Amino acid sequence: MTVKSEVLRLLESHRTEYISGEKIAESLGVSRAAVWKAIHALTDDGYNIEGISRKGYILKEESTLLSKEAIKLHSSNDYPVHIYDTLDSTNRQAQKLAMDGAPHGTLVIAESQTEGRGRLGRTFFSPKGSGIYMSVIIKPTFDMSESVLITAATSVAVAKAIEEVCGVSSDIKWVNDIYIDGKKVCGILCQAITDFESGQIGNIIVGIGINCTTEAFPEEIADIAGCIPGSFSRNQLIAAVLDNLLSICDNIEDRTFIPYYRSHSMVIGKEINVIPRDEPPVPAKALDIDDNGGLIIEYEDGTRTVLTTGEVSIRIR
Ligand code: BT5
Repeated sequence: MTVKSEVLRLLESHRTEYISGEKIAESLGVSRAAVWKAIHALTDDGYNIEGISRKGYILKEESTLLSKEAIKLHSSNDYPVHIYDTLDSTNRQAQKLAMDGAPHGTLVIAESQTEGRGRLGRTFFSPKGSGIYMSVIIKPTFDMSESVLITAATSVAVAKAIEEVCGVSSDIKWVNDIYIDGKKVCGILCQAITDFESGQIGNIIVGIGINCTTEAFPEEIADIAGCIPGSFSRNQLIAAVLDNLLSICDNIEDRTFIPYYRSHSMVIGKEINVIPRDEPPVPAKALDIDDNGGLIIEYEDGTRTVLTTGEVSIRIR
């Protein structure tokens, strides 16, 4: 770790009290001049650090830049974290890193995306500095048939993290969206990378986009998109999402997250339209979520079926 990131880590862990330059220098075993230089470099990076003589330094409340140091401070995992200013898509970058051998749990984050991806070729609006655009590399130790559970598991990981960090309860719209007050605040895109030789899924890229403080959504999504209310640290929310996701994935076969998924579902019991790809919508009723995260539905003629993740979308009527 550089002196700069050590100083940032110390400031992050002293968010509520000033810490003197002398104390920082002492605890890092470096000179006061080195601390001063690091503080200046952090300020140049955009961190809002207040320095008061005889009191010391403090990272101001509104200092919300994404940082590895802050994420690691709040996370109980210590996997590699890559933060970029701009990427085309964090899923695409995570895919590249996975092919180069990046380990399970590797986290890729961008302050903005130029080609944020949704499902079925759709896009995800990812403006700078106001959202979370993250991808996690998962090396599945579970059976391939369990892979469909990953999207449901991620929805639970995100909804729980929002509850823990932001103090807000959210609703899960089957299969990959999180809503608050009727507005979509998060979308999830899981992509499997199959190993060419073994034919097995070697990596799953779990992509998560969360609107935190976005103010101006483009016209075409202005009616459906929203943000998480209140103020909170993006770094802390990222850490909570990562920790929840990795712990659910460790025991995914147990399906212990399914009751939470069911109890936070905003579709169970609702009249919906099932929208197959390139086909007209079909009216149905959403009955329940099964133990694989599939949506049990009943068409108007009384026939029942289970929708599994993938090529189908639904809309609540
Ligand atoms: C999703 O697809 O919602 C999955 C989005 C996943 C985005 C993350 S960001 C990090 C990672 N890297 C990527 O490249 N992607 C992942 P879908 O269910 O297909 O929904 C897409 C639709 O949501 C769009 O067609 C819009 O109607 C709407 N939408 C687009 N941007 C949005 C936003 N920021 N907030 C809410 N809704 C949005």
